[in-house]
Parts: sequence; C-alpha cells; structure tokens
Amino acid sequence: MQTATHPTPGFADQKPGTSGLRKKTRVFLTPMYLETFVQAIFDATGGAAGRTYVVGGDGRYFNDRAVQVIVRMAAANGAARVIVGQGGILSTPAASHLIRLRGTDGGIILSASHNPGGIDEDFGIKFNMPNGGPAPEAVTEAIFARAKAPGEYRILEGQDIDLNTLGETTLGQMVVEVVDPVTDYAALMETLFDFAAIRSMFAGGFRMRFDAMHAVTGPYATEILERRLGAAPGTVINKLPLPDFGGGHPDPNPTWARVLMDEMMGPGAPDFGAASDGDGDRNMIVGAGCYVSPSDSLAVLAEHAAVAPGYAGGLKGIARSMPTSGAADRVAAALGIPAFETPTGWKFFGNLLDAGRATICGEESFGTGSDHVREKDGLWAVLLWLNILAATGKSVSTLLADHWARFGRTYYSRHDYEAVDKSVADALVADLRAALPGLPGQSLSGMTIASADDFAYTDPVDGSTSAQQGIRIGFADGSRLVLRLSGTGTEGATLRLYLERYEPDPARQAAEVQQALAR
Ligand code: VG1
Ligand code: CO
Repeated sequence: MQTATHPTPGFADQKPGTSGLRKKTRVFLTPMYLETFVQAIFDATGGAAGRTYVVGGDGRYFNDRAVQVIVRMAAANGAARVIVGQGGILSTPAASHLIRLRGTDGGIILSASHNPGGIDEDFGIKFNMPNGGPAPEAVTEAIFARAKAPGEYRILEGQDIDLNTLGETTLGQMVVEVVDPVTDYAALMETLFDFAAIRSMFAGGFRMRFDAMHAVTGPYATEILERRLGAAPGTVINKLPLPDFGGGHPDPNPTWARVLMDEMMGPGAPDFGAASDGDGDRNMIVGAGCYVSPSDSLAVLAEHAAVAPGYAGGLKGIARSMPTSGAADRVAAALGIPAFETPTGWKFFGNLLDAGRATICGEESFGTGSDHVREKDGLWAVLLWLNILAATGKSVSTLLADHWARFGRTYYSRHDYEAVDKSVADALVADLRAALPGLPGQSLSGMTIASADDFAYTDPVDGSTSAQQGIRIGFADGSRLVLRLSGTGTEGATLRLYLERYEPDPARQAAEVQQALAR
C-alpha cells in the first residue's frame, strides 16, 4: 500500500465552533475538505506518529466514508493504532469513555449532534483530548490556524477496510481494532448505578418509554434498558440508527420529540419518558404528565445523586453553563459545595472535572453529565433519574414538586431565532454590547435593570480566559435575560434568548412557564 501526499489549498472556513467543525454535508464533500481538517488535527497536536486514537460517529450520512478516510490518514501519518466502533459507530459519551479507558492520545468524533443528517443536511467532526473531552479553545485555534494555510495531507491509498468485523487487522504498519460500541460503555454504567434496584423497579411494573429518534442511542438503550435492566420489550422506540435519522431532527426537546411528549402527557402515560439526540450526549426527561426542564433536571440530579453507588461519596462541586438557570447553584449551596458558571459548551467543564473540583455538570440545552467521562451523556442522565426513582420510590412530578418546595422554582425558557442574517445578528449584538454600561437603572417592560455585562470567563484551573460569551441583563427582582449567538449552526446566524425568573413562594410555583415569564 502506498502513502500519497497531496497538496491542499487550506480552507478559511474551518474554524471550530461550540462543539467542533459543523457544516452542510455537501461542504464536507468538497474535495480535500475533510482531509485538510483531519491533517490539521494531527499537525496541530504534535503529529500522529506512534499514537493511538479512537474514531467513530453517530452514523449519519457520510459517517462511514469519513471513518474510512480518517483511518487511512492516521495510518499514513504513522499512528500505531486506531480503535473504531463497529460500523464506524460510537456515541459521543462512549467515545469519550473509550479514549479514557484505553489511555489513548485522543479521538476523532463525527457528528453534528441534534442537527438533521443527509446529503443536504449537516455533518461535523471534532477532536477530543486524551482526557476524553473536547479540545479546549487553544487547541481548536491551533487546528484552525493549520487548516486555513496551504499545505499537504497524507493518506494511504488502498481499499476500504472492513469495519464490521470485530477484532484486529493491520493497515500498513497500523493496527485497526474494531470494537463493539456498546460493551465498555454499558459496563461503565453498571459501576455507577444500582442496576439491581432499577431492575426490581421494572420488575414491579414500572413503565418507561425511551425515544432514540433513529439516532445513535438505539443500540445503547436497547442493551442497557431492555436487556440488562429488564424494561419491557418496546420500551425503546425509533431504535434503528438511520443515516438521515428517519428524516427527523434527532433533537430531544418537546418540539422534535413530539410523539414521546404526546404519550407522556396523554392518558395512561408511562411512569417515565426520555429521549436522546443524534450523538447520544443530550437527554430530555419527562414524567407522567410532567416535563422536566434541563436546568431543573440538573438540580434534581445533583440533589439526589448520592443515592447512586457512583456518587455515594458526595459531590465535589456542580458546574453549569452561564445561560443555564441558577437552580443547581442553590443545591450546591445546600450541599456546602462550590458552584461554577462556565461559558456554553462542554469543553469548559473539562478542567474542573480533571482537577476534581466539579462532579456533576449541566447545560440548559438538554446536556447533563459527570466526571465519569468528559462529555455530556444522555443515557447517564436517564440512568441516574431511574436510580433516584428506584431509591426514593417517588414519581418524577413528586420529586420536582419537593425540589421546588425546598429550593424555590426558577421559571425558565429559551427562544431561538434561527437563520437570521449574520451581519444583522452581529450588528444587533454589537449595538447591545455598546449600550451595556448605560443599562443599569433603566427599565425594560416595567422591570428595573440592576446589572448588564458581557460574560467573560477565567478558567480557575489554568487561568485561560474567554471573553464575549453572552450578554447578561439582571433585573432588580433577580430575574435574568441572556442573549448569545449560537456556535453550532451551519446556516446564517442563530440568536438565543434565555429568560429566567426565580419564585421562592410555593403558592406561586404551579404557573405555566410562559405566563410566569410574561411580564
Ligand atoms: C449548543 C448548546 C450548547 C451545547 C452545544 C453542543 O451550542 O447551546 O449548550 O454544548 O450546542 O451540543 P450553541 O453554540 O449552538 O448554543 V451538541 O449535543 O450539539 O454537541
Ligand atoms: Co449532541
């Protein structure tokens, strides 16, 4: 087999966003586009020679082709071994776990998460570090600097490799190891949660629905929920991963997981419902007749985590992204542990987790996770909820009501303005930024503005700084408005507006969210 070296002009649009490089699939089909980015990953991280990588993705359109290219490029760049999920499949949290379990030099994950898949939809790629977490900004900047300059990439010319048969083969000097994508991940979950207690809850008639949305969690959820925990066959729906996710948005929220929501809000609803996204790192939690907002889910999980064997020793700290509601902060205060507020994107939790300063992390965008891996983890959140339900014997709605009664309720909602003209969105944010110093003291819809700033973060572990992470406007009554631009979109700009209002009075905690916020 021949190693070929090809020139690349470099690409000026390969700057990674909140979670790696995401583009329309057709952009990735541009000759040399994927290759340039992969070579930039190797070059910007000290070269691939002698190294071991994990490679896999969420199975969307082009996943299989991209894995073939990456494996042959790793071989041509002198890598010692690549560990690939069978069929090129790995959920994001499972990839993070494999990187850590096998002590590799990192991993390349292929996903555009909750964005639709297909030749006319989205594709994505990101590099994760040896700790299993997404590359921090300094590394993504270095990758981008390499990718935009003219250069060359190396690839082994040859046939496709068989990624369907488990076991080891060689490609040139490199070992290709094909592993079952589920086995190691499921084993990790068994160490964290009381599977026996959850199993007896299911045996006692507890009913659940899990919507895999034709995305990567199908095989994981089927193995763990139905086979290992004894949930009734059919608990997992839309379980077959499809390259176009069955034409849907694999986005676990009340809009895109409508069918699940309707079942959970209807008569005879199961006790517990959940859904996950394209790459398996997000989760939506629903009880019978009771939707749990992601910010509340984080707070309830933190409040009760110690019932699970993996967290029996207590939590070291709780971290949340800035736009996530303050509900988890109040739990941290009650537990007497630190609360951290980071910019949006899981990469900002990595240092806190590595340093042992935070145990549980979460984002308002349906992401929750812990120090067991360095990504958010959809099924992990589902299993922790199940463990809590089994240990307390309470329903989802009772757990939520008890939580609000003790800590107060934070009404929360996020509004996305999609496909906005980018220059208009940039100008709006710039104007608002310029107006910030004059805002305190003024009133907005009858509410007095108490503070206004642009969130800047200094990492408490390595001192790195990230500026302009979102505009925050605080009101005199403790309510808050946050505005930021999305960093995961592939078309125009998306403006996100986050609103929250704290309600300590139990008599006023049962309002409809939009009404509670409409003032
Ligand atoms: C969004 C979410 C953010 C999340 C990111 C990646 O980013 O807001 O909380 O970490 O997606 O999640 P943005 O920049 O579009 O707001 V995933 O499941 O898409 O990897
Ligand atoms: Co995701």
